[in-house]
Amino acid sequence: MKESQPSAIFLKDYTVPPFLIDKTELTFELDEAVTIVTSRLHMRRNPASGKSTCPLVLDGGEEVKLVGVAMDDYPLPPEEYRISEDKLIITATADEFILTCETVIEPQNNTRLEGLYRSSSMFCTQCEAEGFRHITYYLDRPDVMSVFTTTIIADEARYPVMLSNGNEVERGKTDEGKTVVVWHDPFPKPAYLFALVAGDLAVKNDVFTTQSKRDIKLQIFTESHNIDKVDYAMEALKRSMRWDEQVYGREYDLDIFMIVAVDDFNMGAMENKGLNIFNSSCLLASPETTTDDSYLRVEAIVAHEYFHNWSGNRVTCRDWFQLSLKEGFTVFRDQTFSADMHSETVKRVEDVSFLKTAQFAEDAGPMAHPVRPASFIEIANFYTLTVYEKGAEIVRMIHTLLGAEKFRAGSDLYFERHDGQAVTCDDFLAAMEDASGVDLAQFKRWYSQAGTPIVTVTDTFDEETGTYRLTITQDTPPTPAQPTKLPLHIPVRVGLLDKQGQALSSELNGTTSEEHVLQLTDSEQVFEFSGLSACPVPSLLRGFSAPVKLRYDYSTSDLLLLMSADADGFNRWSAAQQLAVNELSGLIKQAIDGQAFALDSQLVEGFKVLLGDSSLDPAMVALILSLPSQAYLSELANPIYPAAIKEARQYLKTQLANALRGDFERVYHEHNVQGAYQATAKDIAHRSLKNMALSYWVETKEAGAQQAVFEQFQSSNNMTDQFSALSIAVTSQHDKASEMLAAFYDQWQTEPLVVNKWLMLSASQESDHALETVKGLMAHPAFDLKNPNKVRSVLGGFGQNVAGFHKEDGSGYHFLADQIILLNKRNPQIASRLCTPLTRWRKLQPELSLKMKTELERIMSEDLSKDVYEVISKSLA
Ligand code: 0A1
Ligand code: ZN
Repeated sequence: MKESQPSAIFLKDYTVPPFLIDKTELTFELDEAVTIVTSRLHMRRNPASGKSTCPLVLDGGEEVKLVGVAMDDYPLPPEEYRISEDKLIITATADEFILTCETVIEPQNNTRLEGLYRSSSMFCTQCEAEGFRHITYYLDRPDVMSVFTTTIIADEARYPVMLSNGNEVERGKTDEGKTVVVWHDPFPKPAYLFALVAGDLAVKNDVFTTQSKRDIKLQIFTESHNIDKVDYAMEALKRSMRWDEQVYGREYDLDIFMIVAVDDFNMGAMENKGLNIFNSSCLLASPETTTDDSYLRVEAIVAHEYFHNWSGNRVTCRDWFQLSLKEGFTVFRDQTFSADMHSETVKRVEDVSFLKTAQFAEDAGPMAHPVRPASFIEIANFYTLTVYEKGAEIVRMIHTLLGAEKFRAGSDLYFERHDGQAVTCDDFLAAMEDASGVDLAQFKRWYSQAGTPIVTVTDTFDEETGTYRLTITQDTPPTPAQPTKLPLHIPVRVGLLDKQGQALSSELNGTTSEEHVLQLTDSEQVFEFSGLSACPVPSLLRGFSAPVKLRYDYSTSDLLLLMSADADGFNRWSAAQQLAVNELSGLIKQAIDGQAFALDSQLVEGFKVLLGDSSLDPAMVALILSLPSQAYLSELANPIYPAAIKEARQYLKTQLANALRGDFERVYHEHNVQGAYQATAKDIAHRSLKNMALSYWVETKEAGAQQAVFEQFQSSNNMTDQFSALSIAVTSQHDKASEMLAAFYDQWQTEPLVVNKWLMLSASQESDHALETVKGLMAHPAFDLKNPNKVRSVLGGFGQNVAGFHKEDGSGYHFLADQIILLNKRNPQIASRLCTPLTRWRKLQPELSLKMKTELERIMSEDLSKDVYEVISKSLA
């Protein structure tokens, strides 16, 4: 352990920057040995800060070597500046001056992948959130916005492509014959949006004509062997550009928009102005190597990064506490885009299912924080599901409360009012309020209060008056540093059904409709619906109108009714999930108590109807058939018995498979898509139902099903079907599973993204010797500890491996802790993310909980990076 531990910084301590940087001129002399960075910063004191004498403090990193510093071109003598804890402090400055710094860095030794680093044979950058300070000394904070001019000098033979933000304005040669390229970005931006790429890259060109008839040059760069896999991303980009014009009135501003794919990247992608940089796993796609899920992910992330050009770049964050200002809004935008491109209900089910599994778990754990955190030790730890996904739910609720038209007016006002500024979540809300006249004062608590509210509903029906009363309470459990909570403003979308499943019209507060949005603002409220002749079945929280845990005592028959007849597609899925959760909870209890499983599943009839109804969207049928995941059931459980959950799921799946064997076999054959692969909603839907049916059918252990899995694996023309067959073989412990895994690696060993899928699946294969398998994978030539995708594949896969990760002797936890310690200094961001499964230790069954805690303590005794320190110390607190 270190002598002094890292300390937190607080939102309440925010002050405006004492200095501004109007212009930033950067020169990079790129070289494999050392890279020289020269900066000329046109600075002045910030009149808004009211400080006329304070020293100038610039952010840096320990690996940045300062060669020289000059003020208005006069070298500064050593007594006028000093370096202290990564900061460059200049004692006295004029009110306006040009600061020149020459620094040296070694991108080839940068394993953190923050700042300037090398990936394969190229140079690339990642500056969000605080990566720029690893390149040179700077005021590395988002409210310092500057106009950047970037000069890149490199050997043309090795780096024919040299890119930065904005437009290329000059190209020439140095006396030594190196190539010089100058880029200028006219839009002021914070340093976190800076980017630079240099390499021997292939390019795909295209053009997009904007609504005002400007031609934008579009370019996607990859290493040459991947350039045949960017067509889908390019089309997705053009769809995103058109959609942002049509739905938000936002047109692209520069004349050129570039995307570069890199193999080594900590996150999914980055929205650098005019030069997005992508993890290649989020950009490249081809039918043979990419699954449907990945296709949809590519489309969503291309859209997300593009949408940031307005929600993030033109209007950015004042400080990192406001991160959800850009991320919550942009996730909401990309979710709506994907819904418009495919199916709204399917997209909503997928997003909510993810939120309820992963974000709810975060909200219930030691790292729980508000969407706008009040403090942090390391900001990289706050790129969380809470900031992104719950943040998007907040924006969605605003959309629900205002209605589409007023929401658009609010968005227009926000962009107009704050264009070119770095602002706060309050500014966003104020624009929404001002444009709509809707009071969001109480609603604002969603930004500052952590935890998932529990909304409990009870009902009564008065036969005489035909009045149906819903009593709704809300309660948010305590979270770290927030022991008590205030009531939130929660929109609850509700419909009522009769016992035959017909939608009922009712009157609420003078409005008659088949659907109402209840405004829950108190800790307890009663809502009265009149004009009903019999007690209805309520369809509550339609479309998941708020990110809450809903409690209502539905009978099995009510759930079956909603599942088959509700007008809201989302709630049909939700009812099926609830039914399955109810049955699984009983089974889990039987497993914990050591009883033999006994269940007569009520899902059989409901599933049979679904499987026989060809009028339904096959994608929705597949979603309804998918049993609640191990992770979701773990989120619901307290304490969590991982093995009991696994056995219960397996039992229910087998029971359903045996009861409906003929249906699954028939549906499997009916949905076999013929012809060339297409990533369309329709074809994706058929493939998803087909593969869902196969996953059940194979559980019957019938020879025909086993054969179907093997044949599909061997003869598919696309990765979705091939990989589904392989996954089904692995999870169902198919006789040929190991043979198929080996064959798959042989077939795809030259395609790293496919190899990653193989690593993940291999690591998740349940067995008593899972840990040995995982150790073998990490020693395999296909593995590379420096590549975040590979680390995530193996350790992420292992984390889902109940038998391996949760082994009673604690060896799985010990192994993960070893990897965290190994990566702690090399790549703190990745190391910190690997800690997530260990943060759940308090909820685990007692014996396992103790074993996990021991590993957390072992990690804690190391000399930790800020990133890992924050997660581990908060988990043990
Ligand atoms: N802003 C990017 C993702 C991103 C987030 C954090 C990073 O480092 C801590 C890097 C990139 C996005 O939302 O796509
Ligand atoms: Zn984003």
